[in-house]
Amino acid sequence: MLKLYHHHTSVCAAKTRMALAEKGLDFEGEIIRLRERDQHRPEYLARNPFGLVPMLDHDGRIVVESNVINEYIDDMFPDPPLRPKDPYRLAQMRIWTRMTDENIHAAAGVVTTSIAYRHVPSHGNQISGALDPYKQARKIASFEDGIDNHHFRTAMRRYDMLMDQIDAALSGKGPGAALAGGGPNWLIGDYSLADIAFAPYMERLYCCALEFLWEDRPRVADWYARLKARPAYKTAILDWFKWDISWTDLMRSEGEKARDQVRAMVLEMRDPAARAWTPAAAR
Ligand SMILES: N[C@@H](CCC(=O)N[C@@H](CS)C(=O)NCC(=O)O)C(=O)O
Repeated sequence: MLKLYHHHTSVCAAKTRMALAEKGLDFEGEIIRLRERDQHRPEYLARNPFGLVPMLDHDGRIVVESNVINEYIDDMFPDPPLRPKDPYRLAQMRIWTRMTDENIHAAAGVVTTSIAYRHVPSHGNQISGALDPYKQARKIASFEDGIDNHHFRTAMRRYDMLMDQIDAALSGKGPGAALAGGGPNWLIGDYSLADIAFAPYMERLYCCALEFLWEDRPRVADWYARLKARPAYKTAILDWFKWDISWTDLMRSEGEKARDQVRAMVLEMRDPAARAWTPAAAR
């Protein structure tokens, strides 16, 4: 039996639902009410010490971390495969999925909270209990100061860089040799967990009215359209928004209000001079 502890708007949970949907796997779902802090209850923490969703229970074995869960699902239910057999391509796939863990997920939290979720008091309740102190510090600054907090600039710069990295991967040349040889349709050539890992983050940017990020990058726009056209995208992401559309409505309406300012910020930071830094002692 597969049981997924998840939340309808969680990007990481969506990533795992998408892998399950690609495999055509049914699962029992339990919604963890993040704003009510179900994830911080002792009985949940006893199984997932990070206090996060998603969490998979497969016949009593607990697996956490969305990218790890997705690889586990692919191991246990190999058809259709979502990872390349070739070790080199697999390494490339993991460089992409690792990127989501390293900073793309953090950037999503900053962007969403700064633009939209800061307007919801119960989101403050969630942040107040966050177990990871780095995450909590970023979220507090985003909640308190919105798009004026310095993490927001960093997050938007990272997303703008990501668009270039994806564009280069789809061109086949890669942002560097380590990620070359992919494209033209998918990040590492064939569709894989790498593309799935980014699907919910692309959707999140779209929800926050930030699609200007790919308006001058047709390869990225086409890749996103291909992702969105997959039936699993609808099953795993879009259909779950219907649970409570107030969240997507909030992201879109607040995103539209912030869009011009955010676009100007992104364009400004494309200039290396705007990002230059000199240590105070050397100024
Ligand atoms: N690296 C983790 C991140 C999981 C994560 O941050 N989940 C969020 C939702 S997208 C969550 O559970 N947040 C609740 C909280 O921070 O209290 C993964 O990929 O599964």
